[in-house]
Amino acid sequence: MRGARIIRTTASLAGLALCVGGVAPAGATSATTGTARLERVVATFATELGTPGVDTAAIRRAGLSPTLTGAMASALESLMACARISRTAAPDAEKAAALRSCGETAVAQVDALRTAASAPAAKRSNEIDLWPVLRYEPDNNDDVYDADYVLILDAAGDDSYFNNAGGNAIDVLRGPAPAPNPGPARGCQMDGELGFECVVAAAALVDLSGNDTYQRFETPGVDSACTSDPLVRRIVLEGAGAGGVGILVDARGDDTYNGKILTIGTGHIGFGYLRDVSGNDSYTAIRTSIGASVVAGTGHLLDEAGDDSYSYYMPAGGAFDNNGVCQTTTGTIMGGSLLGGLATFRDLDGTDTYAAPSAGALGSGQLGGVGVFLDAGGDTDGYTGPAGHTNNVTLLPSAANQGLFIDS
Ligand SMILES: [Ca+2]
Ligand SMILES: [Ca+2]
Ligand SMILES: [Ca+2]
Ligand SMILES: [Ca+2]
Repeated sequence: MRGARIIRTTASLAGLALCVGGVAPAGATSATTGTARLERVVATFATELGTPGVDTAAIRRAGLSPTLTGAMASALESLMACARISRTAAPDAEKAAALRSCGETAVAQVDALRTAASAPAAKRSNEIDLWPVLRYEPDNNDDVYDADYVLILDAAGDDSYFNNAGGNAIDVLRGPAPAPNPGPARGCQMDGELGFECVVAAAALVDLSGNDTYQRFETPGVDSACTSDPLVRRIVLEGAGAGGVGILVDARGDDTYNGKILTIGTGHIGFGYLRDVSGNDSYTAIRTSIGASVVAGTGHLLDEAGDDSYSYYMPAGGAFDNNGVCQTTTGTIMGGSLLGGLATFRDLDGTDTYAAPSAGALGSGQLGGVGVFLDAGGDTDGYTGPAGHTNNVTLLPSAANQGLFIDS
C-alpha cells in the first residue's frame, strides 16, 4: 500500500509541475473548476449530514483526471438532491415517487462514474478518504470498510464491506476522526433507530473488480432480545433506500451479499438498486430483501451473469420487525412487493439456485404492491419456493397476486 502510494504521488507531482511550469495545459481551467465543484459538493454534503469541517484538500492532492472529478461531483450532486427530498415532509406516496425519480437519475450518474473510473487515466490517482461523504480506493488493496460513506468507489481487490455499502441509513456518530465516537460504524439495527442511530440520507457504492464480501454474520445486537443465533445486525444495506435512495454497483468477481431486512436492492418509501454485472454470486437475507419493495418503495436487483445462489435464513426466535416484535416469518423477497410500490428481480444468465419461501417471493405483489421476477438465459435452474415457480414457466398476475414470474 505504501509503495503504491509513493508511485501515485510522483505521478501527481509530475502533473503539478506541468501546471506551474508556465504554459497552462489545455483543460487546466476546467480541471480547476471541476476540482472546486467536487470540493464544494463534498463540503456541503458533510454539513448537511451534520459533520461539518471536512478538509477537502485531499481532493486536490489526489490527482484525479478531469473526467473522473466531474463524474464524482455529478454523482454526489445527484445523491445530495435525493437526500434533500428525504428531509422534506411530503406524504409517503408523494415522497416515494420523488425518490424513485431522483434514484433513477442517480443510477445514471453512478453508471457514468463507473465508466469514468474504468478508464486507464483513473488508475494514477491517489486515494481519498473524506468520511462520511467520499471514499476512493484506486489501487489493488483488499480493503476492509467499517465506516459509512455516502459514496464509495473501489477499483480492485477482494474487499470486505462491513458498512452501509450503498445503503442510505448512514452512521455519522461512529467512524474515523472527526467522528464523535472513534470506532467502527454500528448503524441502524431496527426501524425505530432510523434518524437516531443513523441519518436518513442517500448513498452509492461502485466496486469495479474483486471477490467482495458484503456484511457478515455476528452475534445479535438489538435482536439478542429475539435470538442468540448469528445474523447480520444492520438493516438498510447494499443498495437499499429507506425514505431515501441507495445504490450498489459491483462490476466483477464472485461476491457474497449477506443481509438482514430492508437490504440488497430494496426500497421502503424510497429507492434501492443493486446491480451485479458478472461472477458467481451468493445472496441471503431474512426478509424484505433481494429485489423487494414495501410501502410505496421501489426495489431493483439486476444480476447479469454467473451461476448465482439466492436464499433466505431465519434465526431461531426471529428478528425485530418494524413494530419491535420478534418476527419469525419471512417473505417479500426475490421480487416481492408489499403495500404499494414496485419490486423487480432480474437474473439474466447462468445456472442459478433459488431457495425461496413458499409465499411472498419469486414475483409476488400483495396489498397494492407489484413484484416482478425474471430469470433468463435458458439454463436449468434449481427452484424451491412457491408451487409451480420453476423452469420454462410464466405466471401472470392474478387478483390474488400482483406478481409476475418468468423463467426462460
Ligand atoms: Ca479495494
Ligand atoms: Ca465484486
Ligand atoms: Ca459478481
Ligand atoms: Ca445468474
